This record gives sequence, C-alpha cells and structure tokens, in this order.
Amino acid sequence: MRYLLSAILCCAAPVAWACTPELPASKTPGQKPQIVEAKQYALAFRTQPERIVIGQHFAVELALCTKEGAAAPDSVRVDAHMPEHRHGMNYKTTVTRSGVGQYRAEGLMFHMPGRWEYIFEVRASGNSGATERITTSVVLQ
Ligand SMILES: [Cu+2]
Repeated sequence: MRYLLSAILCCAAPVAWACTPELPASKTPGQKPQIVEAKQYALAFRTQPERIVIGQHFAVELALCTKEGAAAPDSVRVDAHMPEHRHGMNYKTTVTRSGVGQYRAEGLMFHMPGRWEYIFEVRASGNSGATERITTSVVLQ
C-alpha cells in the first residue's frame, strides 16, 4: 500500500501542472510549432510563412494553454525587438483571436539581420488583469 501511494505521488504531480497548447495544423506541411513554457501558460507558435525573410511581413499563429491555478488568457499582444540594438520593429502588430486560446498576429517585420526577441504579453481574464510576458528569440542571418 505504501509502495503504491508513493508511486502515485511521484507521477501524478507533473501531469497536473503541465498542459499542451493546441495549434491547428499548419498550411505548410511538416512545420512544427515552437513551444515556450512560461509560469502560467504554455505557448506554441509558428510563423507564416515558415521562413522569415528580412524586410518582408509575416504572421505568427499561436496557441496558449493555461496551467493549473492560473487564469485563462483574455488577450495577447505580440511584439518583437532587438535587445542588442535597443530597437523594436517599425510596425505594430494586430492580433485576432481565432479560437479558444488561439490567436493570429499580423504585420510583423524584421528589417535587419541579427537576434530578434519575440514578446508575447498575455493578459489574464478576470479582475486581476495580470499579465505574463513570454519571450523567446531567433537569429536571422
Ligand atoms: Cu537591429
């Protein structure tokens, strides 16, 4: 009995806290989303087109799932900047909700090579209005 209980404790806890963001299949065959684990959410995103071209607009499709104990997302803002150069993009993005926990950001453009950092700012639903900033970066040659 004691043996059984410890087995349950060991393996049940991580499962309860994890979640998997559901992103619909990409229009680009074989394109895998990038997953970013944050404190309150897990984020899956991909770009469209898959290959980012310097100086050309692209879109980001993303999905969020809410970890246990956190509030569901209310809205998401998507931005990007170059931390080493201390500048952002020359365009603002517009984000539309495309499903439950699913969003599409349009109007991104990386105008020079180097390291760009995506900033996903997730505002929680409910009265708290708390936000979580999720970042991840990509290097453009
Ligand atoms: Cu720059």
